[in-house]
Amino acid sequence: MGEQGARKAVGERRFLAPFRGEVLDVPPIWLMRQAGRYLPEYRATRAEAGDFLKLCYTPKLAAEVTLQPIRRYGFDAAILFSDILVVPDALGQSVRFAEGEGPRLEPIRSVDELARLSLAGTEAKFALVAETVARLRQDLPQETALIGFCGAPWTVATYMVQGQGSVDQAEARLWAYRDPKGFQALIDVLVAASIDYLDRQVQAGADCLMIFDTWAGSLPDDEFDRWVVAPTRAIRETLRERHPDVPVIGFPRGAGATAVWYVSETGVDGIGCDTATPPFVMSEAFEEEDVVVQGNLDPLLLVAGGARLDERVDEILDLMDGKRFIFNLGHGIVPQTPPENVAQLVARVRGRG
Ligand code: 1CP
Repeated sequence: MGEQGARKAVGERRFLAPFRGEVLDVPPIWLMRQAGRYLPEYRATRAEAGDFLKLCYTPKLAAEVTLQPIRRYGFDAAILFSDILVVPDALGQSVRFAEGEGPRLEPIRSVDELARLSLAGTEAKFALVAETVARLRQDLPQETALIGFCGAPWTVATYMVQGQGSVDQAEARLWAYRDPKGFQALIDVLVAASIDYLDRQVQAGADCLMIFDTWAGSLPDDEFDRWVVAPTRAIRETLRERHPDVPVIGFPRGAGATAVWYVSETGVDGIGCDTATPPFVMSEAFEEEDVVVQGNLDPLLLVAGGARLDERVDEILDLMDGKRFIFNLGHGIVPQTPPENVAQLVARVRGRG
């Protein structure tokens, strides 16, 4: 395909239309964690790979699991299959995914321990992820957008410092309070690595980027500004210089009404709203901002299914009617989700045409 043909095809990706200022009758739809354990074909590929990180670093297999939900449901966007913890792993902190237990990392809790990380060492692993992106751009239908992503520095740091997932992110918060200068050094490494990681994904063919800040809601005002807003702004600004046309969606989960401040201060082009975001915030609070709103169906409603699922989908569509909106969940699909409920959801959203 000639360059003009390729550009035309990009223009037809309806997922990108809201970022160009268009309001669609039927919003684009994709779902966080749309590739994953609720799909039998994912479980088969996952078993073939054996290790979770091996799945992330094997372009053929990572591309395959990215494509699986597109084949089933024809979502408007695919999201690169990888994980936010690929960045600490590539930096040299050992990361492993224990079966049924979630991630385990050798914790980093002081400036001295930052010596274990190396920005220069990320090259080989980031190149494998970029190869997955390039493969996907070849294999995806032309009309399907491809979303690249990383974890936000704050959220990635919570895992690096704690050594695993936690309910309160206590170790990272304590380090940030006791030694903000030292903690800043960790955040600075993550900002640099994230910029490089996202830049490579765009160069390999990603149409849009998303920054997952799953634990943004665990920080109060000034800390939120310093550890959530400032690093995200730094990433956003550098990427805008390098790739002015590639939109970035922020997902400051748990930020509540502060998400409006987050949008204006970081300059993100899209805002992912979590399940608890009140309807008036979704439909009105961002009106002064030049931003596309994405969200926010409860993932457990997708497990429950039935008439309540349809009702809630209609409520969200009515609420966001006439706005630049992307339909999504308020957090990732959970493993016990019946795949047929996802089909029901997609049909309900598209039935509005
Ligand atoms: O065994 C398995 O198959 C592991 C399950 C799994 C999957 C499917 C993990 C481990 N990561 C992923 C993929 C993943 N993770 C994607 C792929 C694309 C898609 O959405 O389809 C993405 C975007 C992520 C992002 C991610 N990983 C986040 C941010 C978003 C969110 O869900 O809040 C976080 C916090 C992680 C860390 C992580 N990776 C995996 C698990 C179980 C966790 C959470 C650990 C914890 O907090 O306890």
